[in-house]
Amino acid sequence: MIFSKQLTQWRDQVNENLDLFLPSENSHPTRLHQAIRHSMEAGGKRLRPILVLAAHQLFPNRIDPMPAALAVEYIHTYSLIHDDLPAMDDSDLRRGRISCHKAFEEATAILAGDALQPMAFELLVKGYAEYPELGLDLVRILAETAGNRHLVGGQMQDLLSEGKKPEEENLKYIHENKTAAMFRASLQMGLRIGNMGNNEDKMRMMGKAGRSLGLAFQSIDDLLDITSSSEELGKDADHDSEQGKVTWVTLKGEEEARKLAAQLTENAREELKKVGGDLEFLMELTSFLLDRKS
Ligand code: GRG
Repeated sequence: MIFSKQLTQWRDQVNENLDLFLPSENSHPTRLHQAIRHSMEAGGKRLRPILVLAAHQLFPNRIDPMPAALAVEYIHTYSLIHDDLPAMDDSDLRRGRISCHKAFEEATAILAGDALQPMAFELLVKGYAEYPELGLDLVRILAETAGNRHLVGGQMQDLLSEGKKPEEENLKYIHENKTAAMFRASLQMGLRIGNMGNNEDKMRMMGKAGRSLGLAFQSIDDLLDITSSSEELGKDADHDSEQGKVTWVTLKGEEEARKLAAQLTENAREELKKVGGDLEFLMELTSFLLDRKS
């Protein structure tokens, strides 16, 4: 299937399944469920769930990767809801919509993010109940990634670094953990579900590819933050510089940030080749992400 058709098809399938699995807005407690759906249904590229589906397709089998894809999107969406809070990035716009705490209020947004985290693990436990060893591995990968050492740890370091002297090592730590860790987990979870999931060398190499791709994605994100409008991005543009945040662009300049993204994308492609399997979609995705405009 051609790349753009497959991308749209997977995005649609993810959206349909999110709608199916998320509690309805009319179910109790309605305000919480409305807030969750407000942020989830606002759109979003669904990139991380697509990485799960694409990685599963490298060595496909009959096990459904969708519960894992949704679980990853639950964690990602929680992180965006909390990231937008006044105590964090204080953003008014997310995924083209008014952010969760502005549409509801802070307490509800905190609770919506809180609820999405155990809901993600519930999806994994129930979705892979027939394959307990696999289910446990998926829970481990996602829990480690979402926890103190990666997603939350990266966010902590990001907050501590605001307004401080830019340092490359520190910036790398933040991006590796805040952004790249979720790319790595998505690709590894998809691979783990598929036919080669017990191959440690492939899992390790997939981790490297996810790291490279995630860092490239962040470098492009930093560039888009200064070159695109809020309408184009669907989130507050120029937000990082306004907050005195260090980014690849503030540290190295636009040209270097672009070069870095291209080099990291090339690294990801080489690492993916070492994983093997039916790589057509993932290879095209790496170029698509490098050239993205939003
Ligand atoms: C623990 C209180 C508490 C908060 C956690 C971990 C965290 C808050 C925030 C990190 C979230 C974040 C903004 C990470 C940066 C990665 C990034 C560029 C996210 C945007 O990803 P896209 O562009 O978003 O794929 P869409 O909306 O398309 O899904």
